[in-house]
Amino acid sequence: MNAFFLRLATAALLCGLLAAALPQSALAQNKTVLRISTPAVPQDWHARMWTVFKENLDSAAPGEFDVQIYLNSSLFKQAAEPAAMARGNLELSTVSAADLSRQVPYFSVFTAGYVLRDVPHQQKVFNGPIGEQGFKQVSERMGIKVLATAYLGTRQLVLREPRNVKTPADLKGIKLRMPAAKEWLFLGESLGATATPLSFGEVYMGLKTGTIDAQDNPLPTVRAARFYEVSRQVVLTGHLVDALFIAISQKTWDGLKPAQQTKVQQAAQAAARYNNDNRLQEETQILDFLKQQGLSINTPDLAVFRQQVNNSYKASDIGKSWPPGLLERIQAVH
Ligand code: KDO
Repeated sequence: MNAFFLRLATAALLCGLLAAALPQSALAQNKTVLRISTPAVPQDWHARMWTVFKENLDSAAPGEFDVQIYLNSSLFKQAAEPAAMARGNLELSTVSAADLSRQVPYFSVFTAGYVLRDVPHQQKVFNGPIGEQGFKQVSERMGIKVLATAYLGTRQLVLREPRNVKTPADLKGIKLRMPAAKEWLFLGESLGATATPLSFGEVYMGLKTGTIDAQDNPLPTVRAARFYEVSRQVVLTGHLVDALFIAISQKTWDGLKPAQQTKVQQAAQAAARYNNDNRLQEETQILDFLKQQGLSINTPDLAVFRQQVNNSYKASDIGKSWPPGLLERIQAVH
């Protein structure tokens, strides 16, 4: 080997050694970082679905993405995520219909009680033309793109002290914690309670200390966040078949190659499927678990609840802001 080739070989060897010695973070710099922020607690399905997203993407596009998952609102506060994604400060999150309805009033109807009948209805609505039309407005107006619809669960009331609840009148004076947005608070009031805003992370202490009398959430979340430890009764109002939309910053999305966009979308859909299947399965068994924990289960008169909630929305500014005919189009989906 002449001197030139010897120098070349030595340089190549040194490069190899250097690369091997580089810290993981320096190598990761070539990857597209996707940070996910969510208020979800680790045991909840919509927290665990992000691991499915990460695994799916890592196997579809090895070495291209660095997916980082931040649970318990450890990166952004609850409901601050859409603005952070719009600015390009956050790559992915889940958003609620209430989060979307501020800028896209079309979504306000999905914050109302007893509009979506059940999970198949919810999935048909959001995966069909009604969802498509809404998500288009979201990308145009909010700087975020919806990738998939996850089922958060059917929201029920959970009380820290037992009470016989048959109709909304029986909730009079109950301080019902709701997420801090006018759409959520209206929903709480329409159920007959006194709605009190509080972020998700403060609910456990609120129930424990008695600053609130009740909260509403899907029952798998009541288990995952251990709210059952500080509650004594479930009231099966089933008032909201709740959705979470898996969303990505439009800036991040536009920076991806078409093949990467497809893989990210597929990973989000796989994550939503994982969440939906597991949550539905858990909802079929959860009452047994809650009974074992000492909670009583109360079945109210749903026809009366539905009637009062529907009437409240009809008479409200919220109900009047819905695009004409949208509610009827949703109801016509079977
Ligand atoms: C809640 O604060 O009650 C809520 O269920 C609202 C949802 O939109 C969503 O933010 C959820 O919390 C969190 O993901 C925690 O489970």
